[in-house]
Amino acid sequence: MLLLHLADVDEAGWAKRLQAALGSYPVVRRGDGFDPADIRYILVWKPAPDAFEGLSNLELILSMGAGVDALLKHPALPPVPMVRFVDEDLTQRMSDYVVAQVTMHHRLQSRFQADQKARRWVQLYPPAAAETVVGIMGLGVLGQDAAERLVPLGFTVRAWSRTPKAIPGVEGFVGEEQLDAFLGGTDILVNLLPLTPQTTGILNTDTFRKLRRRLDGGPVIVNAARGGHQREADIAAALQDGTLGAASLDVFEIEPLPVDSPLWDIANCYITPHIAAISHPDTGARYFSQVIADHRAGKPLHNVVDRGRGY
Ligand code: NDP
Ligand code: OXD
Repeated sequence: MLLLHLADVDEAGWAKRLQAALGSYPVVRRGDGFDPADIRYILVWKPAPDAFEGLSNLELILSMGAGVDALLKHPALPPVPMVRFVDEDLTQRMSDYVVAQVTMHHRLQSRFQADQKARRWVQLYPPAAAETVVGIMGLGVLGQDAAERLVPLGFTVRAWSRTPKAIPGVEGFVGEEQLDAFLGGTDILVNLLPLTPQTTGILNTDTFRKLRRRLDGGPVIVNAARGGHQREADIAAALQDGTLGAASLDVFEIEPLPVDSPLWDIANCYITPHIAAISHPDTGARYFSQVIADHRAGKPLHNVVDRGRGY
């Protein structure tokens, strides 16, 4: 039996689609009458503290999110394998967001927006795409796709990961020892890292000061990963004193972003409410029903979270 424990999303819609995909295999939701001992699989998003109570025969945890940082901090997480969402549709949506933000900043949108507000006509020409270096932090499923979409657009792309990667047209940097070199040649910094103890707070003043100052207005950050990666007080200060030229933020230290956050009022801070890439229930139902079918057939699991690594 599969139990759904999905907060802040259309759980009923997910249940309907999963039931259709799984045929006669039973799908239940919180509040339905069922024996917790019958649950073999649980699909979770923002699980409550008691989410796993009584699930004595649980075999697999399915994460509706690609990111599992919050799930890994659950105080009563059962010691069974965890499979996270990896999906072409989600990846495409994330790359759409990254390409949109990078292109907007490369074309100096903040500058022309300010000029328009001031009714000022100044013909400043944006650099050629190849002159703009986009640095992607995290070269996993999402970082790799974003890199592969930016390269054909003509951008100079570099990326930073924990272990070496070879992607045609992308200059790779690895580990702590190469972080400064990576930052030092980057105009637009895109964060697609998982949130782990090593990556928490990585978007801070010290990082911003290491970025290359070639783009008109200053370097730019784009954070579509997790709010825990960023120090929002540092971002607000950096946008105001010119250390950063602009920031596109989809995620925040506290979500929803509190109404009194100074970020709301900063013209060159581009805020979206954690919508860069949703887990769509149609593709999600296909993916997770396949995971369950494979697991029941004794086939190997893919996209299993490495608890030691934290992602
Ligand atoms: P992956 O696990 O596929 O990739 C993670 C990448 O980060 C890998 O390249 C990994 O290196 C690298 N990495 C991890 N730790 C470090 C470190 N300490 N130093 C350098 N590199 C490191 O994740 P995804 O690409 O699938 O997703 C990334 C994140 O995006 C998710 O964790 C989630 O938080 C966020 N996300 C946000 C969404 C939104 O709507 N805003 C939607 C979906 C995801 P290596 O390859 O060497 O292991
Ligand atoms: C995810 C997210 O991790 O939506 O999938 O943030």
